[in-house]
Parts: sequence; structure tokens; C-alpha cells
Amino acid sequence: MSTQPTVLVIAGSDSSGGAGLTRDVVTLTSMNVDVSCVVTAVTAQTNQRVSAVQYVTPAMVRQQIRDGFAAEDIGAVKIGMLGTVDIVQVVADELRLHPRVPIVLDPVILSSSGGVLLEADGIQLMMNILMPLASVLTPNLPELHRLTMTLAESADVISRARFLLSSGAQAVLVKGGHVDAAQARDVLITTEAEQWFVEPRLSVQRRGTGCTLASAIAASLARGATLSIACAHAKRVVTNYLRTAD
Ligand code: PXL
Repeated sequence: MSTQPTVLVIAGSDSSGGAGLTRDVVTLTSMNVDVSCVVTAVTAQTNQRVSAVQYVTPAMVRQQIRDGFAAEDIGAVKIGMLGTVDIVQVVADELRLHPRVPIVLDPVILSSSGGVLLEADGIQLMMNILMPLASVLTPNLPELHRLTMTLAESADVISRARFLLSSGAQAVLVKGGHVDAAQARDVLITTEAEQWFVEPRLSVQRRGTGCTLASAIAASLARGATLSIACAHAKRVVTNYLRTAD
């Protein structure tokens, strides 16, 4: 029997392999973690566009989650693309049954090419019922702005992240990758503290950095690391991923 921890990944597949489930599995495998897969959607994509999306039925998503927990001792859950409001609902219903398992929620809304990966009603429901279950949310800056649209345009990153904490998430890691600066700065915010993670900005563009980061955090949490250590390590995993871009 394997002594590796298992992460349950709930995500969509990306036929190009650049993001989504493929990236999650590659990242987790490279960190010596076993993976249970819950597929929420199948997407046909190139790096430039999302051509087609087919959602998996909510009943099928539910059964994959149930069988994942039945078969393995799940050490952490990583959530990526959810697609529809009904899938958000079943994922929250099932995960509520496992309150001690840490959950990394990457609030995926759009692909980097602009394709819709979560319908509008699903965004609100995700905030209402999934965020309260999350150990950490990992929005990028466009997602942070979309999720805090009700705040004044002038609201800064920290106050926006604090607003998301008030939705019930235990922590928010805001990824600074969408800012044009010399350093890639991420900030982890909890009710008690604010911690910055800084790496040099590399001049490469590569899809899948968000999936890589969230999966790497989940891998460390499954091994029992603190959130702070998990985020610091995950940031280095992403930097290495960018360094090996061709
Ligand atoms: O990176 C977010 C993401 C997640 N899941 C799927 C995706 C993408 C981005 O393209 O395609 C399936």
C-alpha cells in the first residue's frame, strides 16, 4: 500500500494540457502525492481559445467525490473549474461531510484566453456556500476584483482580500502574477496576519500557473504542513515551472 498522502482534485480537463486537471496531476505527482480525480467538465482548448465545454452531470460529480472519499484517506482537496451552479451545490454538499480535510479553493472564473469557466450564478453560490468551507482561496487579481465587485473601485488588494475572509474562508492568497512589476508578489491574508511571498518576475508567459500553485499548496497541506509553509513552497514550485518553460 502507498504511504503517500492523497489529494482529491475537483477540476475540469483542458484538452491542450496547459491547465486544469492535467496540470494538477502533473504537479501533485511531482510532489509525490497520489491523486483522486473528480472531473467537473471536459473542455476543448488551444492556448488561444476555449472552443467547447461539456459539463459533467451533478450526480456524476457527486458520485466521483463519494467514491474518492470511500476509496482513499484524503489528505486535502483542491478545487479548480466548477462550471455550473449545480456543480457548485453538490461539491459544497459533499465536502461539508468532511470538515477536517483542508480545502484549497482556486476560484476559477475565466481562462487566461477569456473563456467562461464558471457561469455567473455559480460565482455567487461559490461565495455563499463553498468559500466558508475553504482553508484558503487563491484568486488572481482579475478574480479578486470580480469577487469583490461590490466594493469601491478604489479598494486596495488587502481590503478586497479581507472582504473575502468575511465570506468565511480561513485565508486568502492573492496572486500578484497579473501585475507588471519587477517582482512577483503574492500575499497571504488571515484574520490575524498578512504575509508576503516574493520571487523575481520571469519574462515568460505560461498557462497553468494558478492550477500549479493551488495543487502544490494542497500537496503540502496533505502532508501536514502549515498554510504559511505550504504557500511559500508552492510559490517556489511555480517559479520553477516558469523557469522550465520552453
Ligand atoms: O487556470 C484555470 C483553468 C482551470 N481549469 C481549466 C482551465 C483553466 C484555464 O484555462 O482550462 C479546465
